[in-house]
This record gives sequence, structure tokens and C-alpha cells, in this order.
Amino acid sequence: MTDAHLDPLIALRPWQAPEVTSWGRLPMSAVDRRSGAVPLDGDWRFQLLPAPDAQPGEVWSSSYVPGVWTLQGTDDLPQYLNVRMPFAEFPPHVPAANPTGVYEREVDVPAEWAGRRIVLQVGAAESVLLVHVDGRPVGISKDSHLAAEFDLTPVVRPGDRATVRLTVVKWSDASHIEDQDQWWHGGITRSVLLYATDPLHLADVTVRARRGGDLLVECRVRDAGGALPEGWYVSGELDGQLLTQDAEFDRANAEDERVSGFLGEARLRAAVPGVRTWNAETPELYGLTVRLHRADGTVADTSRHRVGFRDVEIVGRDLLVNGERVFIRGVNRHDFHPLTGRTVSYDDMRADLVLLKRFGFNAIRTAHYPNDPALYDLADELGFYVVDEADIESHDHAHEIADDPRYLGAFVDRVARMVLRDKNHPSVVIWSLGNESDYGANHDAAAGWGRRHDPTRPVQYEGAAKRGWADPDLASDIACPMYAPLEECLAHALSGTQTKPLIQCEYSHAMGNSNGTLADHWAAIEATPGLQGGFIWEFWDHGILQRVNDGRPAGRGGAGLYDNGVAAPGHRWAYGGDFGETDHDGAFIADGVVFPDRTPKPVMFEHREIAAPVRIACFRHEGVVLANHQHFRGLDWLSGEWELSLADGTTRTAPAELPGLRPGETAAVPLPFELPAEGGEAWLTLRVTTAGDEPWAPRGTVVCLPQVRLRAALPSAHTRVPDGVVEVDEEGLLVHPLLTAAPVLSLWRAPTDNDELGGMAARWRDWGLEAPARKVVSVRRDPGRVAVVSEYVCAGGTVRHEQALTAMDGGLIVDESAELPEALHDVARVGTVFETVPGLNLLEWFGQGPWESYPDRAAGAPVGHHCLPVDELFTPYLRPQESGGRHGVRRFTLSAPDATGLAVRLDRPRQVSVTRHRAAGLAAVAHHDELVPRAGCVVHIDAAHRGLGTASCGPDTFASYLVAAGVHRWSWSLRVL
Ligand code: IPT
Repeated sequence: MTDAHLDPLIALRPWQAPEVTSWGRLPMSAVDRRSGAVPLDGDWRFQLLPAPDAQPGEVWSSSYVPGVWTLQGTDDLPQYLNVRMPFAEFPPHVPAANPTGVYEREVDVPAEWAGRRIVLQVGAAESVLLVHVDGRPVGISKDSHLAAEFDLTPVVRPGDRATVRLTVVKWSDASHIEDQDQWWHGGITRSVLLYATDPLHLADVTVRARRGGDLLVECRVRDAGGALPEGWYVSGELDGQLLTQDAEFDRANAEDERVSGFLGEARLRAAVPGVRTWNAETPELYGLTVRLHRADGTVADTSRHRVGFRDVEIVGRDLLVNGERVFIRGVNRHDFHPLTGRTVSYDDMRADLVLLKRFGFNAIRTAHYPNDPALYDLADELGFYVVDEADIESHDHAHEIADDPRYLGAFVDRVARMVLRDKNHPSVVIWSLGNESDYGANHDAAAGWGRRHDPTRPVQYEGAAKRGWADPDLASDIACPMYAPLEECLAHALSGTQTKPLIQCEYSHAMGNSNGTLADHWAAIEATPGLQGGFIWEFWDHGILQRVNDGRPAGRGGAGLYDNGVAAPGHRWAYGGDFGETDHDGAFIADGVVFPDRTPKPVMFEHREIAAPVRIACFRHEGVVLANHQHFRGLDWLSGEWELSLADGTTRTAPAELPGLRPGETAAVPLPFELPAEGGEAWLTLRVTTAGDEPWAPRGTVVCLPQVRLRAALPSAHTRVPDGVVEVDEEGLLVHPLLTAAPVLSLWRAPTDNDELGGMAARWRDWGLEAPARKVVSVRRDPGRVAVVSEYVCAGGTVRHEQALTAMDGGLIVDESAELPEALHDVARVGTVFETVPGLNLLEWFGQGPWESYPDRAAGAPVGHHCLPVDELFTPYLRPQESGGRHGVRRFTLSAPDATGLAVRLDRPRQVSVTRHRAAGLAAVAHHDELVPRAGCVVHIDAAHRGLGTASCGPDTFASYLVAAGVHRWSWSLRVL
């Protein structure tokens, strides 16, 4: 190996040269060479240098490829920063201390590749890749999320062994445009492979398949020897149907003097009668084989594609797929894994997409870079609309870079190579120019390239809307704001000035216990022409599995050390700051709808219901009206079961016959039950499951649980006639054999991430809401009844609390009121908290459930009779916070295995939580593993509970979900079982 300083790839210092996007790299192509290739994944010799121009030493360790060295035992650990760059240098400069991984291994070049063209493919490396073979410089590549290919034919000999060295420089000019909100890593994150082709080969294939059945295949042919040989031709076959040569194209080229013989282009066409079109609901795919022939007819090269016939267009302000204004129920997805960082396996990606399908998502934005190639194959196959995003985010230096001509090539290169790679995927419906990079000439240049190369898809870029969402800029065909308040979206749609589809590229920030008002958003979207959906931020909580004892990432050895969203003892989900970084953005990296192990958070159930393909439109005496809310599919793939839940504790079921409804149609179906005259409140649920196996769900998988109330509860007028004894202490606090802490007023919750970042928690802290001083004003003892008036005094004001305890019906009735002064507008909750003796481990309730729900996130939790162990009620958000609540609870029992315990009835549906944690205990720790569960239960019964909103990044909850000042009243009863 040459001296590092003499090596031209090092001497060039490409890590500080934005003009250098590559050298010696082959053009990107949509021809997939993965099958038949020699995989080079596995352990490579490895050393981590302090800088790219440091001389590699004699001592090697090893590193697994694909993988990041930041999770493989080096001292260069992951660092999480959102907007800020991890170093101070301005673009295109980087610090002198610049971790550089040198990977090396021997490769046996198959002898049978003699005479063939031999290509090395590096799936992805961040952020600069330098390639040497046997010490000879071969190439350079940038873009941490796209493959780089190099022609090794001149530097290797079939039958011989070659030493391949891949040098990966962590910080570069490119880091400034890869400033995405995620962990910083370094390494080779996707597979490395070697393949061979005939010198005469298919350099690229472009497939255009329209919904009418027209197929056009454009082929680019090259010969490694230079000029193309006479007489070559291509043929194509689509599921047995032969494609025809576009002779007109050939003739026109031959006659056109501007077209040289070197063009190497051919076109094939087909018309497919009665074509089955592709859409996210029925993702029909056809198999296409393209063959390149030599003049004698022998096959020189073959390329296989899966083709989906579909159209994407914008008509007026609607985005249409096959002529339909589809709703975009999207999520932003990163390539993420808690053990391997950015390296994701096919099985993991499939599991991601299967889960999303099961929870009603139909769209993915590949935030914020082209995802692993297999993701798109899976999206084609399982049915997702994909916004494919280029690897451009210059967040910290957005303004400087957007118009910097030194970065022009990088912008165009990144968009162009993404388009070239992914253009044949029917799932890709929109190109995105990147994220959070201001808006400048570099964007327009990249948009121009994309539009010319692929006129079949819209282009979007959030940053383009500098003069408003209707601005006719070059960079965005979609108005795709992030975190826009719903009222602004509505106002735009109703303004008469809307020119583009409004699909939020990010909304409903899923950090911690969040996604309040999601159902309100969707009610508005579905009811308002011009609004078409959006992409929730985001899919993953990017917690990295970390050993607690030495603070090291568990890495690949951590397989199986987590379950149900929780890390095994001795481990935790690390977020920003946990690897000793001083500069970091904390738990802002934990903002997904799934935990780091893909366990769904409660919001997923909310989403599933909001996206329900079949719904109960209304209830009339003769029956219920069902509606098909899909765009393309009937109801035949679903089966149903009716469930009637009565307040008396009974549930009845009956098979449901789903009517044959086309999309958009409704039909009345008769009520399956005689509603009993007695029984109070009554709820009818349609349990909808898959009728057969779907590619993403076995038969019987729950799809949605639409529900309608058949009868309201009768208001119960209680006259309080005492019939027993109430025992209180000198403070007027209830003394009860099953309670270890008496019921007192609670105004606070362990702040959620939204409460913290939205500023509410700070206000509550200033007010002293967490622990106001309770001062007893009066305790009035009457036979069978004690009335206690107290004041809860805190810096923010004084809350007068009245609690009347009446012995009745073998139990106790508690009537409470709290008067919040005007100054205490918008508190976390107003309600009662008490604690129980240990052993009451099972909660049964009539109310919404079974999963966690809150006032502004309760559309997906049907009313019914639910039952869960107390330990399973709590949701282990990475940074402990208010969690485990259940909305609309009418009554509950908390019992021991011998059925002893207590029963509580509420005057009306209330927010209740039963957990092992006091609010103060949750708020005191930073990680879930630091929580010490109590043996007994902490029970909250809330007269009012603040909505969750999404204020950690975006709008807070609506005013109607706030806990206002004034008088709150609530009553409940407590009985020993
Ligand atoms: C926006 C980013 O696009 C996304 O990457 C993520 O950071 C998200 O917010 C918040 O988690 S940018 C934000 C400053 C609005």
C-alpha cells in the first residue's frame, strides 16, 4: 500500500471538496445486480484512524460489514444531534479530528469471470468512500444512502485473489448536507458485493406502465469494449406476453443525424388488455424480463423487473392515483435498528411494512434519504405510496448551502441518482428533493433534472413554499408543509387560492405520549376537498440498546435482549446524551409510533381506527349504515362479527354479513340483536378481520373495530342517605383497609415530552402544581358522612377542594369539587389520586380500551368490558412520563387473584389510570430502567385531564381539550369486593 500522502485519493482531500461528488464511479442504474453476485458481507479487517490522512498501522481489528463502527466496539460512539452540526466548521470544512475507518479483505475473483466485466458494488458508506484494489486507486463516492459501483475489470484478474480496501471518512463536506435528525454514525451500512456481466450489457432499463395497460420499456445498452457491436437487440416478455420492438424509434434514430451510432438505446412496447392496475390496496405486479441479445441471438444480459401499471397525476389541487383522489395515510420512516443503527435486514424491513399495513398506513416518506433498496421492492409488493426523498438536509447551514454553486453538483447528483435507482417502482409516486435545506438555485437545478428524466411523477420539497403554499415554484408540485396547524390547512383549502394538493410531509409528532388530535385532523381531512393527508413524524423511536454497566452499545450481540418495547435488565434504550456526548438533543430522537424494537405504541391503534376501510356511518332504528371508505377495493376481503356490550356487564356476539359495497358506497344492515329493554348503556362494535390471508396479515387479523352507541346511559339521580361509618384521620383523610394513601386532589401529571417542550411543564413547575400544600379548612363529621374542605396552596394560586365521603350501600360515595382560580388555567388534570395495598394486580373496567387512551387520542379505543394485569397497563415511553391512562372509564375493579379487592364506579365516563408509579416518581428519572415499580397501585380518577397534543414539535392540543379554570365536580363510589 502506498504512503497515505502519496495516494492520489487522499492527496485530493475529497472530504473537503463539495465539487467532487465521485470519481471513477459508474452511473446509477435501475438494473438490479443483487442476484448472482458474490456477496462480500462479513468480517473485514478494520482499523479506525484519527484522520483520513493518517497512515494505517500494522494492527488490525475486525468489523462486520454491513454495519457501523460506532456500534461495534470502537471508541467513536454514536452522537445524536438534530439541527446542530456536531462540529463548528463551516461548510465545506470539517474538523481535523475525523474518524476514518479502513476496511480490507481479500476477494477471490471467480476464474469463470474471464472475459467479463467485473463490478464492485458498495451498498452505502458514510460519508466518503475511497476504493483501492491491491493498492491502486479505483474510485471515490459520496452520498451515505446510495450504492456506489466501480468497474474493477482493469485492476483484477479472474482466478486471482485481490485485496479490496474501502476507506470510509466520517466527516466531509457532504456531512453538511446530511445533517438529518438522527444519530451520527460511521461505516459501511449496506451490503458489499461483486458481480460480473458480459462486456455487452444492459446499462439501464426504464419501465413506464400506465393504468390503461400501455407498457414502454427503454433500454440503455453499453459495451465495455467501447463501440457497440453491430446487430445487438433487446427483447422483452411480460408474464409470457412478448413485447414488440419500437421500430419507429429505431428508424427515427437512424435517420437523425444528431444521434450517433453509440446511442445504444432501444424501446420495447406492449399493450396489456384488461390490465390489473397497481394501487396501495391491490398492489398487482407483473413480471418483466428484458434480454439483451448479440447479433446471433444469444443472450448477453438479462434484467428482471416487477411492473405495476398505474398513473400518478395532479389534476387541479388533487393528487390522483389511477384517477382517484387517494388519502395519504403516511409515516416518515428511517432505516433504523436498535442494534445495528442504519443497517436493516430484508426481514426487518418486511416486518416494518407489515406492521404499518396492519395499522392502516398506506404511505411512506423515506425520511430523509433513499432507503435500503429492498424497502421499495416491499412497498411495491405490499402496497404503499412512497415519497422517495433525496439525501439532502443542510439544516444547520441551510441558507448558506442552498445557493452555493460548490454544492450544485451534489444536489443534482443526489436527486438524479435516486431517480435513476428507483424510477421503476410503482410504489414511488413522488420525488422529494430532501428536507430542511432552505430553498435555492441548487434545488431548482435538481428539480429540473428530475422532471426531465422522469416526467411521470410530481416533485415535492417542503422548503420551496417561501411565498406560501400556492407559490408556483419549480421545486414543489405539492404543498407539503410540516407541523402546520389544522386551522391553517383548512383556511388554505377554503381560501379559493389553493393550487396544489396539500399533504403534510410531517405532522403529528409522535414523541413520547403524543399524537393528540389525530382523529380531529382526519375528520377535517376527509371532509375538506383540497386536504389529502400527511406523514406522521415518525415510525421509529431511535433508542439504541445500551449496556447500563459500561455505557456501551449492545451491538449485534444484543439480539433478544428486549421484549414488548422494554430493554432487558441491565440494558436500556439510549437516546441523546447517553453515550457521554455533551452536545446532544436528548430524547427528541425517541419520537416514533413504535418502540425501538417495533412494539407498537398505543397511537397505532388510534391510527388503525382512523384509517378503517369499513365504518359505521350511523345507527337508525332499523339498523346500522355501513360505508366502504377504501378507494379501490370492495369489502369481500373482510369478515365481521358484531359485539354488543351492555352496561350490565354482558357482551353478546353474532356473525356479521358484510354487504357487497364498492368504494364510497353505503348500505343499511339490520341490527343483529334485539336490544334488551334493561341494561342501560349499550354499544355495538363491528369487529372487522381479514377474511383470508393477505400478504401482510394472516386470516383473522383485526383490521378495525368501528363502534356505535345504541343507547345512552340513564342519568342516575342519587340521594345520599348514609348507612354506615366513614373513618377519617385528623386531617380529614379517609382511612380505608385497602388504601395506603387516602384520596387527595391531584392537579399534575408527570410531564409528557409535549408538556416539556411545549412549555406547559415549566409553567406547572412555576405554579408548584406538583406538590401544593394541603391545608384543611374544615372537617365536618355527621353520622355516616364526613365533609372535608381543604385548600391546596401553591405559587400559582389556591385551589379550594371539597370532598364529601358518605357511607352507602356497603361502600362509600365520594363527592368532590375543586375550584381553580383564573390564574390556574390549563393545568394537567383535576382529579383524585389514591394508592392501594399490594396484591391488587388485575384491572377490569367498563370503558374505552383496552389500550391506553387520552381525551384527544381516544377515537381508536372502543367502549367495552376490558381486563388487563396492572403491570400491562403502563406504556414504557423511553423517557418516563404520564402514561397508562384509559379514557371514558365508567367503572372498574381492582382485584387480587382470590377476587378480593375494590370496585369503583364513576358518575360519568372519566379518565382513569392505574399504574405502579407516582407522577413524581415518573418525572424524577430519565430512563425507564431507573423506575422502581411500587407493590401497590397508584390510582388516578380525573374529572378532567389535559389532552396530549403534539407540542414537542408542532401544534398543541385544541382549546376544547384543555383543563380550564373554574369549578370541577366529580363523584365516585368505592366498595370492597
Ligand atoms: C423536522 C425534521 O424534518 C425532522 O427530521 C425532525 O427533526 C422533526 O422535525 C422533529 O422530530 S424539523 C423541525 C425543526 C421542525
